[in-house]
Amino acid sequence: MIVIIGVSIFSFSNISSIEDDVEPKLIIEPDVIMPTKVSRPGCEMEDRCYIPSVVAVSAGDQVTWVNEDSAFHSVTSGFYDSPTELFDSGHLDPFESYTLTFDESGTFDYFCTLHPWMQGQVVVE
Ligand SMILES: [Cu+2]
Repeated sequence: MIVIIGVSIFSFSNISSIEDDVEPKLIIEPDVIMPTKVSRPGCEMEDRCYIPSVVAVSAGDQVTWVNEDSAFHSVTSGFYDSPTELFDSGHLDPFESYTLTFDESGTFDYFCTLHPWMQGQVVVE
């Protein structure tokens, strides 16, 4: 009886440690990243504030952004001087992700509320 209890506890802790190792890689599959150092101007010269700066998807598809920088960033619809209020991630912490489903076709510009030079676009076909 004691042996059986011991075995079942051991195998349970084994399974949960495997899930902990695998889980983060399965959840975050970014379509667009915010790379390091984009909190200072310059990335817009090479169109690399969001990578890729233009992403094309089909209607109904999801787009996931991941902030890979050490600073806060956002994914906010429109332009810095004219937000469209269609979507807004709020401030994303380092390595936080944001996922949106685009149901309607069109071209959706977005920017970062903290860094006006950061500009990207989602094209839904
Ligand atoms: Cu930013």
